[in-house]
Amino acid sequence: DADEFVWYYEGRNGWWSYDEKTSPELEKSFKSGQRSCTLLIAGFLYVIDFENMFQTRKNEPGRRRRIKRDKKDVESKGVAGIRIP
Ligand code: V3L
Repeated sequence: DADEFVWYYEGRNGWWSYDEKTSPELEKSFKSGQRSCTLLIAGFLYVIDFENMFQTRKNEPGRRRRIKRDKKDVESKGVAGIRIP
């Protein structure tokens, strides 16, 4: 599993992992060659743009956060807003 890839979104000075349901969905969409996908995350629709590698809330002016695809064991702040102690 050391070569397994997961997905991260930008927080303040660091990256958060997407939750364990969303990350595999992103990987599947990405591998199938989609340019973007729309997913329900924490009760809101988000557009994930694989060409420009950012996410933003659909239909609402929220923050545009960078995203990255990286190894599972790289440093992160935690998972979907839950901090790693
Ligand atoms: N998964 C979970 N929550 C998210 C996601 C996501 N992919 N995208 C946005 N939110 P916006 P620090 C983040 C949350 O982009 O201290 C973190 O998960 C987002 O939560 O305008 O800045 C932390 O919980 C924010 O609360 O749509 O690193 C929190 O920020 C809200 O949706 C603080 O993290 C609006 O974000």
